[in-house]
Parts: sequence; C-alpha cells; structure tokens
Amino acid sequence: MTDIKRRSLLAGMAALPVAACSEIANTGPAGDLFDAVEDWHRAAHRTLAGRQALAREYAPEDRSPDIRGNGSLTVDSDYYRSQFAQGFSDWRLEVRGLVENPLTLSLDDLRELPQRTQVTRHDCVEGWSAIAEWTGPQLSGLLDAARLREEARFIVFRCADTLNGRAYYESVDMVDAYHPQTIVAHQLNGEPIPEKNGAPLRMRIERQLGYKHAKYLTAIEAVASFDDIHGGKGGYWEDVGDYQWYAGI
Ligand SMILES: Nc1nc2c(c(=O)[nH]1)N[C@H]1C(S)=C(S)[C@@H](COP(=O)(O)O)O[C@H]1N2
Ligand SMILES: [Mo]
Repeated sequence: MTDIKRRSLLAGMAALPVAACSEIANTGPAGDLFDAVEDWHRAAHRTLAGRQALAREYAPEDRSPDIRGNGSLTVDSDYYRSQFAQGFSDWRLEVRGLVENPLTLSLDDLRELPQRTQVTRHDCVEGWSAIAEWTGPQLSGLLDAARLREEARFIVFRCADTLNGRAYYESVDMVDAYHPQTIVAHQLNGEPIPEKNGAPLRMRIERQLGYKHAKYLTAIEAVASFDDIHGGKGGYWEDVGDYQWYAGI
C-alpha cells in the first residue's frame, strides 16, 4: 500500500461517525406524536444497545490449553500451500461490494491499523467452547475506510476453503459488523493464526455462534441481499439447512 493510500485509510478510520442523537434531543416537545416517536426511539435504542453489549472478556490465564480446529482444517489448494510456506506475503483481503472505496489489503496493511486484542470464548453450536486471545483491526474501521454505500445492509465474508464441496461463506447485519468486538483476526494467543484455525485471517464476531466466524478469509463484501450468493440464505450452514442465519449469543 502506498503512503498516501495508507494515510487516507487511517484518516477514514479516525472520522468515525458521531451519534446523531443530539439532534433528536434538541427538537422541542410537540405533544402526543412526539412522545410516541420518542417511545419508539427509546425502544429501538434499547434493542440496539442490547445487541451492542460486549461479550464477556476473560483474563489471559483463563485461556484454554488448545483451540481445536472445526470444519475445514486447511485450504486444499497449491496456492494456499505456497502462501503458507512464504508467510502469506502475497495474501490479500479485499473489501468490496457496495462501497465507494474498495480496498485491497496485505497482512502488513492490516497489522499497521489500530489493533484490538480480546480474550473471549468461542461457542460452537455442536456443543464445545474454548477461550482464546484474538488480535486484529476492528471491522468497523475497514468498513468506514471503504465507505459503505447507503444500500448496503449485510456484510458477507468470503473464504478460501470448501467444505463438503461447497465454498464456505458467512454474513452478518450491520449491528454485528459494527460491534466493537468484531475484528479481522490475524493472531491467536499472540502468534500468527495456525492453519487449522483459519490462517492467515479469520473473523471474530463475539456476539455470534462459532459458525459465523469465517476462517481463511479472502474478502469482505457489502451487499443489499443474499439472493445472488450461493444458496441465497447468507451462509454455508444456512444454505445447507442445518443452522439459522441469526446466531446471536
Ligand atoms: N472458512 C471456514 N470458516 C469456518 C468453518 C469452516 O469450515 N470454514 N467452520 C466454522 C465453525 S462451525 C466453527 S465452530 C469455527 C471453528 O473454528 P476453529 O477451527 O478455530 O475451532 O469456525 C467456523 N468458521
Ligand atoms: Mo461450529
């Protein structure tokens, strides 16, 4: 990435939107209608606040001795093997779709952005959990730098692997995409992410079940609907019919 591109990426990330709520608060009272609107606003806000609450974070000593791999344990391609051998120096993450400013980022680009480190519990729907420390930039910063278009409603995560012959992918809405603990992780317990856990990049979406946490991440795509993507249900497991799209915890 050139210096100019990097500077504008960082500048974009600093310009986080400030809440527009004060404008609403400044409008004077106007009788029943206003009260009703305010009630609705409060109710909506409470719901959003609930979903924006942080997942529990743990102390380093709470970490599980091992994070088992689940689902795909590698990417079955020569390209992946050669990338693995060279420390993923040519791996690129695209931020694309309904954005004004598409991005193509190397691992170094991602490592230079402001980082978040969090010790959290992974909960797999199959009935196991594991606590680990994850590090990476927040997804919100990447989306702001790419400048989402107004029509964007969901964020789709594209992966390099296939599971049972189908491309793995997943998606979330904007509440989870902008959640502070939603990060593009490149480190697990302070080391580059191991192959079985999604090297070199994987999502952490801490208010969602494990299958949402896309491993072997290649692209982040803003979309208005899932109609034209694989089975149209927003994710591998959703298309297969096993699990629900909304996997909030
Ligand atoms: N690309 C990709 N991402 C994936 C999967 C997968 O098979 N492929 N499995 C999912 C499931 S069901 C779980 S529980 C977690 C497992 O993460 P882990 O292998 O680090 O334990 O990754 C999720 N993300
Ligand atoms: Mo899972």
